[in-house]
Amino acid sequence: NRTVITFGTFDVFHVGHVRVLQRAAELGDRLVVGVSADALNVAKKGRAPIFNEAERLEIISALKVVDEVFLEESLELKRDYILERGADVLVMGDDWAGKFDWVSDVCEVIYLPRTPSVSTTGLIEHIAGL
Ligand code: C2G
Repeated sequence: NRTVITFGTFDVFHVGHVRVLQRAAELGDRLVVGVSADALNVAKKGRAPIFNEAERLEIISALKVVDEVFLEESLELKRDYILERGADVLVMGDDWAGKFDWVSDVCEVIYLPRTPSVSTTGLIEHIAGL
């Protein structure tokens, strides 16, 4: 029984998000998703997400490929989250390539290619310009 864990903000949920979650789920038997807290986004990106953490948790937990969700409060806690959830593999999109290799002592780390031409920032800019 192989548990896969992944992390993300998943703000303004789009096809790039669903594809990375589907591909992550295929790498194991059970998919756990850490959804970034609003405060983590403010610290990381300098702005609050469009959808708040309760809404984003609700969206991710409704997906059939997702077995469990929790709130990711800090990037530095990644190893603790992996150990607490018993994850065997960490999956991230390749915009994070190399960034989480420091947890490879506790689990396998896999970076998947991102879906081209779609991003939350691009969607926000598109909508703002309509
Ligand atoms: N993603 C993708 N293709 C896109 C856009 C996003 O595969 N076109 C993937 C990202 O690579 C990531 C996941 O979707 O694996 C979530 O992306 P974001 O919401 O942008 O996540 P981020 O804010 O980078 O948070 O601990 C890590 C952070 O919480 C990751």
